[in-house]
Amino acid sequence: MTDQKSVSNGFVRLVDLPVVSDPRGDLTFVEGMKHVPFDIRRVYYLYNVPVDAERGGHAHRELEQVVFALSGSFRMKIDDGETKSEYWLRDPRKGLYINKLIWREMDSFSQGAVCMVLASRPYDESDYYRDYQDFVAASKVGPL
Ligand code: T46
Repeated sequence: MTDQKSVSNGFVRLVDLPVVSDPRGDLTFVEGMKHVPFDIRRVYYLYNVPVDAERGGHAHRELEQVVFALSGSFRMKIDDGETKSEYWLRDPRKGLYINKLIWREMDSFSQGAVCMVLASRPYDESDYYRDYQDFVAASKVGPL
């Protein structure tokens, strides 16, 4: 794991996955509770994303995720309610772990980019903060 960055109500950090390379190509694998710090309960992926699209724009009450660029690249803007940072994802061996109570926005998708996300929980709309001010308030006191 590299580039760890502590933030007030959680954290984000880059996660390095193993790679097995031979003349046939590269193979990367990921196991829950070993390479990512949770049991993987859901996998989803974004593709056919227009290069000028913006995704995200929310935070989660409880969900933890690791985000990968399986192909191409995109930018993730991270905000803990006090401090903002950004990460460019472009290496399928390197994911961005995002704890709960972190606002994220995604943009600058390259043509044909594929984003895969490993998630700690099933989809639940009630887990989302989609209003930024609600998120900031929650980030100061914990989930509302
Ligand atoms: C995140 C970024 C990286 C589902 O029905 N099931 C799912 O598992 C997901 C993720 C979404 N949906 C539905 C909910 C919405 O009606 O798909 C629609 C689009 O979801 P959303 O606007 O949340 O998609 P993104 O790309 O803005 O955000 C997603 C994740 O929601 C989010 O947790 O971190 O990808």
